[in-house]
Amino acid sequence: MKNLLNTMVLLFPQYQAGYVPSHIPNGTPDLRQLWQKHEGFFEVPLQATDDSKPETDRGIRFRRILRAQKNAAAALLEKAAPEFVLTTGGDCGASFSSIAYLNKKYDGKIGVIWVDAHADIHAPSTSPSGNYHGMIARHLLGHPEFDQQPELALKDYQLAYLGLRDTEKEEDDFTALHHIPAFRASEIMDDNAPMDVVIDHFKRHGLTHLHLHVDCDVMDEKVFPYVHVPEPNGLGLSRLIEILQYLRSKMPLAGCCLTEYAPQKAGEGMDVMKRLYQEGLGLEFPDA
Ligand SMILES: [Mn+2]
Repeated sequence: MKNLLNTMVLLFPQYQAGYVPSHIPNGTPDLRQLWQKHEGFFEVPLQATDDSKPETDRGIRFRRILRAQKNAAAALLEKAAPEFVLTTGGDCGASFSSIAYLNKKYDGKIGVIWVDAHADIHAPSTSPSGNYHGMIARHLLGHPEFDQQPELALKDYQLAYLGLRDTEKEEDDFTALHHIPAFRASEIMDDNAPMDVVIDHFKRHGLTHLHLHVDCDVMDEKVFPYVHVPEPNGLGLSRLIEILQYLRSKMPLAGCCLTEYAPQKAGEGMDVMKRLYQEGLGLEFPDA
């Protein structure tokens, strides 16, 4: 990363927005070790939780705790005021504060690409699980069922999907109604045309920078089983790297996240994670 002073690496090992008990904490020490020497490294502290009794409030499990963690992340972002943010180490819900921050910083000119097997666009009232990691895209768009709203909500035209495999009807209906470009994994296996469609769509709406949200489960379950919601028929590692490189070549990045790394044993899958950070997202490790 070229401009260290303006670059933030936000380790946010939140797991309470997904399944508990979670394997995400098994990956946290390795990710911390990998990034902690970066000049702009920050870690969001987690709230203490009783994972055997996840409290659900108005359709969101751990609503109160997640709110506190989001506020802690937002405070770190506001204080450091970075121009580029890598958010990593947690569930998909961990990137809310970073994307909301960057959207304000870039004046509503970022295009957010959700590279994920799932659409994460449920409202609390339609979510079958109550897991916030399946709602974060809807929250970023602004929705009254969430407590806090982003200071500047994403517009429909700022969101696009690549790699979807497992979505629910309410999610498909929402993305269709709001004209959000959504491509299944099968459509991007060996064709770059969908990426061009997304980039052209963003450019037509005056967007200047990308935020790449990468959920590890966009990869096939055989390639990368170290996630909580593995899905078949996903991308291979080299194709995912190619896609991320292609997107970066078309528009500069304001930020990115790599989420849902949940190994059963520490160290599993770290070789793949490193390739995704370096080759896929173009990031340099400290001390490299
Ligand atoms: Mn996912």
